[in-house]
Amino acid sequence: MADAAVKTKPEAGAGEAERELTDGFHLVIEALKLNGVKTIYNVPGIPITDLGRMAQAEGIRVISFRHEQNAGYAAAITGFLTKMPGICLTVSAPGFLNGLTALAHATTNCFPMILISGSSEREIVDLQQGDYEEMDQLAVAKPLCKAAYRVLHAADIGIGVARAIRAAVSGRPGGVYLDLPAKLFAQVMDAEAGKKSLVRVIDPAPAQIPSPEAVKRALDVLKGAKRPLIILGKGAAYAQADDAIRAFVEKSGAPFLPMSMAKGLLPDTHPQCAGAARSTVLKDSDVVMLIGARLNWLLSHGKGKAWGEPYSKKFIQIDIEPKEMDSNVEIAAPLVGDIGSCVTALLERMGAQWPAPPADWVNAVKSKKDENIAKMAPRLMNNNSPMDYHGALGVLRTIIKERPDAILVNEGANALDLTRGVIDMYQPRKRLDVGTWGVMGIGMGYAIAAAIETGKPVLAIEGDSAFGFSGMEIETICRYKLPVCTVVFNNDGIYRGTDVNRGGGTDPATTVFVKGARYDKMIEGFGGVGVNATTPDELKRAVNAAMDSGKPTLINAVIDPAAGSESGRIGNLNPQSVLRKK
Ligand code: OXT
Ligand code: ADP
Ligand code: MG
Repeated sequence: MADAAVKTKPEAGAGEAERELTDGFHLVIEALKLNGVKTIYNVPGIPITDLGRMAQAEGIRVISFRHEQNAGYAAAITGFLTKMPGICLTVSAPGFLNGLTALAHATTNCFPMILISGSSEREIVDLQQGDYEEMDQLAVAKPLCKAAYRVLHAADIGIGVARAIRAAVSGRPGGVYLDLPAKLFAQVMDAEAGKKSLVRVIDPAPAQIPSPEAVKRALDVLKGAKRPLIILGKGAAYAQADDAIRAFVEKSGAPFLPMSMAKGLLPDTHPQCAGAARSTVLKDSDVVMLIGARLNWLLSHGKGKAWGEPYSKKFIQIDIEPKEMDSNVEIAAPLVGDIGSCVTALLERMGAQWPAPPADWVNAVKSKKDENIAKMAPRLMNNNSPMDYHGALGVLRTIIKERPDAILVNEGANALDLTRGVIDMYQPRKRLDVGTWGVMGIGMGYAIAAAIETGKPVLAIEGDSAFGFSGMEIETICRYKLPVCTVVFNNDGIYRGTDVNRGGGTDPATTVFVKGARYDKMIEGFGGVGVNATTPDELKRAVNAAMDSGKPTLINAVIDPAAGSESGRIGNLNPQSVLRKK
């Protein structure tokens, strides 16, 4: 606090002139620093321009984006990567709304994040008298995040920031909104009193220990399994209990299925990994243990054909959120607690010997997996031009194998689903993608935060549509000289580039883009490296060069416009009109 105490002396009375003062700007910055915040992702403007400048002057890294949504996604993924809330700072009304999508996304994905937004004057907003960027932001944010707070007095800034941090990271993590009206920043108070008002959050995410009965129940159910399956979700990756999870999975001997962002928690090449036998293990397992994964749409809600109904299954679920239990099907053994504590408790109780799952189950999974891997292998080796997804991904798969600590960011439809299947991951929290909402637009925000928070090189594999949602941040990547290599899978459109206007008019079809677009030219305008790659060989050379040099690079990977399928692997979710004629 001493560093940032404002030396300004008020003009007023003689006694006053001796006092050292601080103000809202400094208190916000010091409250964040006191709690370990090192980076703020923002778009400057009234009333927070000076907050960003002063935070930078006080040693916080302040990354300025071109659009708040991307700054928000950067903050959201920072939460996932670090277990500390990522901070996004926006201007009032429109800037706030731009950041709000990312806050809702963080909440949906259980990532800790704080959206701090400047806001207009309460007195004018509440009487709806038309203030500059007028909006009742607190009311708008409330239904879309885990908690929302407003601070009106400088003396409450410390408490406000502390509450936001604790709300974001404790229990099930999520997004928190912190509303700071413009007037607050210039409020002054005695520096000593200001210093005392700050709060260092002690033990922000306390361990949640499962009950011994629940641990025993879970192990009893698991022991009774003839065909056990463990599903690892992004909650397990978030928990940073990597060694305990690996020890537990290996001791159980059960096949494990990683959800998309849990890939690499144990390597995809691990003998127990059943990622390449997904349908088989979902359908034929008899006991399923969920570790930090919800039975939502991505797991067909735990029922139906994909799960082999009418055969019954028993579920064990580890989750920090008690309300998650029985959300879709009955959970035979709920284990409520944090994943580190739960898995450690399970390991302790399993004893030295744990019976291996029946060999016929392990062998059945292995043969399905071998069959699928063998089927895919030749497709990955083609050198077609224009490329298809498999030819392009074949070389990128090798690049990640050779650089297992690189971060892979991925979005699109075909560009997402095929990358997920083809590219093996080897380390935890290296695969970052569209998450629970399947949202397009996370790409460049995630890539920027991944580079900044981890210091590792980033490979972003982007559908051409997906890239468009955050493409302007290529300038941000160049400005901060980040080691991000973006590969745009350019198939001229959403899913495919071959669709036609079914009304026969001159407008293009709704899902296609400019044919033969050159996304690589965009980055050249900002001083980065642009490459047009038309074959897997060219793609391989360009990506390797980018990963070696660490220079911001954008590769336009020319993909056959007819190679993709509608909505990638989730075409079944498209409603069909029985009346459609064309
Ligand atoms: O077991 P079986 O035999 O079934 O086989 C499975 C695995 O066992 C096997 N497998 C393997 N085989 C061999 N080797 C290996 N290593 C291996 N690994 C796996 O492969 C199969 C499939 O395995 P998978 O993938 O694990 O399983 P499956 O069945 O696919 O899993 C089901 C799901 C649901 C878990 C999975 O599919 C999944 O996670 N899906 C996520 C899908 C998703 O979120 N999609 C994004 C949204 S789509 C759509 O909404 C889009 N929009 C609209 C829009 C959005 N989203 N957001 C906003 C803000 N606005 C609009 C848009 C605009 S996508 C989109 C743009 C698309 O165009 P682009 O140009 O960007 O992209 P392109 O399509 O490339 O053109
Ligand atoms: P996926 O999409 O990978 O299946 P989900 O986002 O659906 O994963 O599920 C993640 C789950 O993990 C959420 O239900 C969340 O409550 C839980 N979770 C997050 N962090 C922890 C933790 N530290 N301990 C226990 N559960 C956690
Ligand atoms: Mg496309």
